[in-house]
Amino acid sequence: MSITTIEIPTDNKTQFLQETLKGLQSEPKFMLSKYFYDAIGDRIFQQIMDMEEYYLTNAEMEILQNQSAQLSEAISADGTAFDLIELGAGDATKSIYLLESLLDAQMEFSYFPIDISEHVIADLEENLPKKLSSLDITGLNGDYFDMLKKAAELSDRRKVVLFMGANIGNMNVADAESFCLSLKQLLAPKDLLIIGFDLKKNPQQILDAYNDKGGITRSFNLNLLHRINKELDGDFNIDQFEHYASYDPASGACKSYLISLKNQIVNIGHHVIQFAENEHIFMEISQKYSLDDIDQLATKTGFKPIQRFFDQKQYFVDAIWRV
Ligand code: AVJ
Repeated sequence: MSITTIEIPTDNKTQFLQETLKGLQSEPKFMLSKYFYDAIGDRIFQQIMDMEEYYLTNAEMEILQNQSAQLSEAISADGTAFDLIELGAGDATKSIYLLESLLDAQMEFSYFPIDISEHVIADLEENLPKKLSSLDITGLNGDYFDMLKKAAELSDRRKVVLFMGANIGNMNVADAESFCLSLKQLLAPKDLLIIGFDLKKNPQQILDAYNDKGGITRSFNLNLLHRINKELDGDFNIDQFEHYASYDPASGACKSYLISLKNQIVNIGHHVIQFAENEHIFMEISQKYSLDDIDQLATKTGFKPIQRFFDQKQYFVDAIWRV
């Protein structure tokens, strides 16, 4: 067992400030959902995953619980040692089933969880080895592509990239295409990508998952305003912003916004931002896909779709693509 943490010395706070100002000085205004995940945001997201309306987590959990052996088989078909690189590993409660199956099958591999959240990587490195003592794990804290390159520098084995949890949904379709293209360029022939998509389904069911009765998603979005107040010396009056979620069944785009309830001025450090009454800040997209949409995304970006794994209700799919 080896445990290493690699951190990149970038000035996170400066980047947070620059990207926040850029978004709030744009027309229409936007924020970046990657900033939802501070310590409090991580905790609220856990609550989202636990809530009744948020079907995604249970659906993908079911796939991993019931079909890890088949997934492991597909990954191991090649027979050679590999690096399992997980983008946005979170607490790995789902991938742990796959890790178990791979260890059971005596596959030779190293696990590289990548996450933007420091807490997440520290937790994983502390806790995963307690559950899986023979696991070779190297946590990478930072940006997906920076850390993927880092992982490639550390080893030249074949790569299996895990990108689960419908994290690709946080990109619009055009951005998802450029993301997949860039990812493909970092991979070699025969490398694999296992990628999770939330499927298009009953529109009300989707909307309910992002507009829960308990207001957890609301506080998830509003937490970013709290975070800006704390970390960037902002003075958002949180009560004067309201969460608004929408789902468009035609495009599959589920979007969330914060709406300014009045004309108001917000200071961020010495920067001044004006809000008109009812002006919106675009906060997040959670894009939904049909099976055809998914295959098109694969072929457009140079991947070959080879296998799909569904939950019973077909709410969710984990697809295996090969370069
Ligand atoms: C972590 C991107 C998969 O879009 O469903 C959940 C984040 N936002 N509720 C999603 C989220 C509001 C989530 N992902």
